[in-house]
Amino acid sequence: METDRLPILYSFRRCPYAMRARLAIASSEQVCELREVVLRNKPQAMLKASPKGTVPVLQLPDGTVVDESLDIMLWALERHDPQRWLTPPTGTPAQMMALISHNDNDFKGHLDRYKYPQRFELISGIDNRDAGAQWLYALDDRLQSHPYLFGDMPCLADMAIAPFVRQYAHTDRDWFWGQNWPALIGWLDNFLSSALFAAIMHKYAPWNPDPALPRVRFPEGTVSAASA
Ligand SMILES: N[C@@H](CCC(=O)N[C@@H](CS)C(=O)NCC(=O)O)C(=O)O
Repeated sequence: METDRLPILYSFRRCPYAMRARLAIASSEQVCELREVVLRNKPQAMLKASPKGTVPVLQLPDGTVVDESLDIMLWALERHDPQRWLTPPTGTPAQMMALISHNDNDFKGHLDRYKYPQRFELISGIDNRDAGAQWLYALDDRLQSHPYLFGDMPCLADMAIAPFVRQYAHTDRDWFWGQNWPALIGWLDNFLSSALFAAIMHKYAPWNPDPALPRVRFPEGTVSAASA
């Protein structure tokens, strides 16, 4: 059947890392078989491909496994980059990577502690909310001179970072949308209302390895019977 030769993407709808991978796959017009994962019950096939057990995981038809979200973005965009996410209007790829690295290594730590203080034995996540906000104010400053992080067009950095800002914003929506960062709010609202975001947020039932069951093609989301 048609999906037999497609790359397989193990994904989880609400995971920001999986979102960024799906954004790049959709933008680059790659097609995958999407396997929605339940994190507390990860499929054996995924763990066999990538024993570290995080989503997203991309398994290529030749057996190659790409199991870091940023690497999946780069894999997709290096094949095809019609929206020029790898070549932003201003700044260099190295500057994009530095901003993404700050998101992944610093902001993400504050985000986790703000959202789940009990997991870190904290009484409250407010200090981390405020530490994360310092960086968001810096992003707001950048966004005051152009609508995206590196100019007039979205690029890899916007798409790699926005899912995490979304998660931070949704931790306390009233608080987030009440802050004085209008350019950041405009940027996030624009992302959340985009057709691309809608296209990557379809809901899929958890993957069931039974070969008789339909498989999901991403991004179209069309379901094809395994026997078709
Ligand atoms: N560095 C990895 C991080 C991925 C990650 O941590 N994903 C989370 C979900 S958002 C996960 O799979 N956690 C494992 C679990 O919850 O069991 C990447 O960029 O792909």
